[in-house]
This record gives sequence, structure tokens and C-alpha cells, in this order.
Amino acid sequence: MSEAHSNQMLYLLIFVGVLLMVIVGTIAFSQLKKKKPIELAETPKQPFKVASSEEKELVSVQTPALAPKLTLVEPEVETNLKQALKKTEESFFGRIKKAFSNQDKKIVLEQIEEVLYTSDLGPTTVQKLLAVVEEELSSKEFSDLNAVKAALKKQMLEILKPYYIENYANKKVSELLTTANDGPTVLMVVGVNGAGKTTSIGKMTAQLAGQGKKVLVAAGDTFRAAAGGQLKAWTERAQGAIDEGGSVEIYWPENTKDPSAVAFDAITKAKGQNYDYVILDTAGRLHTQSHLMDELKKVKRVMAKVMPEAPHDTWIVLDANSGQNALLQAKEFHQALGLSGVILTKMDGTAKGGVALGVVDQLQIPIKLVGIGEKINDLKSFDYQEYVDSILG
Ligand SMILES: Nc1nc2c(ncn2[C@@H]2O[C@H](COP(=O)(O)OP(=O)(O)OP(=O)(O)O)[C@@H](O)[C@H]2O)c(=O)[nH]1
Ligand SMILES: [Mg+2]
Repeated sequence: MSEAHSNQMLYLLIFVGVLLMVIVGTIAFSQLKKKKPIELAETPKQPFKVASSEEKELVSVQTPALAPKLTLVEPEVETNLKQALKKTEESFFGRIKKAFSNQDKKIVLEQIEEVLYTSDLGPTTVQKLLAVVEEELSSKEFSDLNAVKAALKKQMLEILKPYYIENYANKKVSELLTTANDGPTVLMVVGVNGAGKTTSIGKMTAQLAGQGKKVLVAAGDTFRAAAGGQLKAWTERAQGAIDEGGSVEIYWPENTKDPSAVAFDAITKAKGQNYDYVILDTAGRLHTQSHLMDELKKVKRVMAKVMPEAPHDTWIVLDANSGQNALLQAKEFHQALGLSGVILTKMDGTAKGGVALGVVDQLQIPIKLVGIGEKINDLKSFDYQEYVDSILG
């Protein structure tokens, strides 16, 4: 073989070698790429284990997610009731407006009836509203949206007004409470689990502290291990709002499992140390759990042993999202404890804001405050005029 030939063979071999390496490399790379998601999907190499109750307890104490989301940067723009009720307005007035696209008055009435019955108002309140719509529609030759809207507004205001000596537009929490003649004003806060009791207490405390008041919050939720910590986090926040003369403290005794004892000791302390307010947080409970409702009755009785008029107010916290169920809850709590006010939370983003009207109408007690967000300032006095204007476009 000539030298030229052997060189050609050598180049050919090198070329084939390089080609093979490229092919093998490409295949290997594409396999690797494919393999990644498979590995991810197969990741849990250790089987999941159900946590024991002690572990759960530990997690609930340590998980920051359970503490209120207070570290969020507060947006500069303040939410108001009208913005919060946008979804309710769309689902309530938006659908009423749509009913008027029909020429036939009978169909318009039928559709309005459906809107009212599906707006979490409760049947008694619906009847009252329906009566004025019927009257309005029958008295005119053509169905007139604006006339029906005006009639609905008038009727809603008539339902709400009797429960308010004056409208609560821009009222402070201190103006909404029954102030004690002597000693601290005591407020007991009750409601089902997760309604927003602790959060609302934090928001109220901040407002009172901002007015220079001395506030003692009592950790009466002795049931859930993380509850005291959550309340403490809120009081720390509220401390940031303290104005001259004010103070915020938490009464959170260790190892006390009896909420009555917490309430008793907290009021005693507040009386002795000249606090202006005591706000008692309580564990969430279902209105159907009679033994837990009895526990609340006992707490109330025990409070009166320190101060005969205490608690000066007992407010229920209701989550607007629970719609008509909120009405049921409120009725049961009212029967057991004699409520003097309602805090309706989570009005922001719910389409079930109609429940406010049903609550006042059927419970016959005023909504004092509405929760319109998770931030410290997102608690407003219930301005019924603004409420009616908001849900009716
Ligand atoms: N969007 C919104 N969220 C709220 C409002 N009020 C409370 N929340 C949220 O609702 C959740 C429950 O609030 P909590 O204050 O812990 O409720 P709670 O009634 O004390 O609950 P328990 O102690 O478990 O009975 C939290 O994530 C709050 O941030 C509100 O007005 N709007
Ligand atoms: Mg709570």
C-alpha cells in the first residue's frame, strides 16, 4: 500500500471515529434531557407519613404560614367598601340590569326574583324587596330599570336604618362600643373557626391604640396551640400604632386551658391597672357544638363576676363568603349569648356581600364593622348608605 493510500485510510478512520462520537454524544444528551422530568415525577423516594398529633401541633406553632400575613408590604392605595363590593355589585345589580333586556315585564320580574333569591339575603328579606319591585313594575306601562333601582335602594335603607341611631360612616371602634361607666370596657369576640376573629381584634386594637387608649387583649383561645402566638403577632403590630398615652398588652397565661379563667384574670388585671379596653379572643367553634356553646355562656357568666356589666359588648365575627350559613351561625350564637354587634369580614372579593342586609334584617342587630382585606387598616365601620349605593351600582 502506497503512503498516500495509507494516509487516506487514516483520515477516513479518524472521520468515522469523530462521526461516531458525535452520534453517541447526541443520543446520550437527548436521553439525559428526557430523564429529568421522569426523575422529578418519581422524586418522593421516602413514602409520605401522616404526622402524629404532637408533630402537627409543633408544625402549627412553627409554620409562619399560620401566623397572620403581616409582613406583606402594605399597598399605598386604601381599599374602600365600594371597591371591596365590586363582585357583589356585578352579581347583584349586574344581573338585575340584564333582566331589563327583556321586553316582557313578567319575565323581568321572574328574573329579578331569581337574582334576589340567589343573593344570600335570606327568604324574609327577599320578600320585602320583591314586594317593592312588583309594585314598581305593575304601576308603570314599561319596565324602568332606574325606577326599580330607586325602589330597591329605598327599601334596603328602610330595612337597615332602624338598627342604627346614626349611620356609621367613618366611625371609630371606640364610638361603636358600649363604653363602661367605670373601669375597662370589655368586648368579647366569638364566631366559627377561621371567620377572622383574631385578625379583627388585631385591627381594632391598632385603632384603639392609635387613639391613645390602653388595651389588653386576652388570649381566650386556649384550644389551638398556635392561637396565642397569632394574637401576640397582631398585638405587636398594633404596638406600632400606639399614640401618646396608649399601650397594648396581651394577657396570655401559660398552661391555662380554661377560657373562663383567662377572661376572669384579664378583666381583674385591667381593672387594677386602669386599662381602657379588654378584648377577649375566643376559640372558633361551630354553632352546632352545644358543649362549646355552653363553654362560651360560662365565660360570659364568669366575666360578670369581676364586673357585673361585663362584657359590655359581645360581637360575632362572620365570614361574608359563608353566605346564608352566616345567618344560621349568627342566629345560634345570638340565642346563646345575646349578641350586640357583628363584624362581617372578607367582604373584599366576595360575591356574597348581600348577606349583610339579611344579617341585619333577620338578626335585628347592627353590623358594626366590615373586614375588607388582611392588612391592619382593612377594617371599616359599616356605612350602610355606602353599602346600598355600592351593591346597587
Ligand atoms: N381577605 C380577607 N381576609 C381576612 C379578613 N379577615 C380575616 N381574614 C383572613 O382570614 C383568615 C382567618 O383569620 P383569623 O383571624 O385567624 O380567624 P379566626 O376567626 O381567629 O380563626 P380561629 O381562631 O381558627 O377560629 C386569615 O388568613 C386572615 O388573614 C378580611 O376582612 N379579608
Ligand atoms: Mg383566632
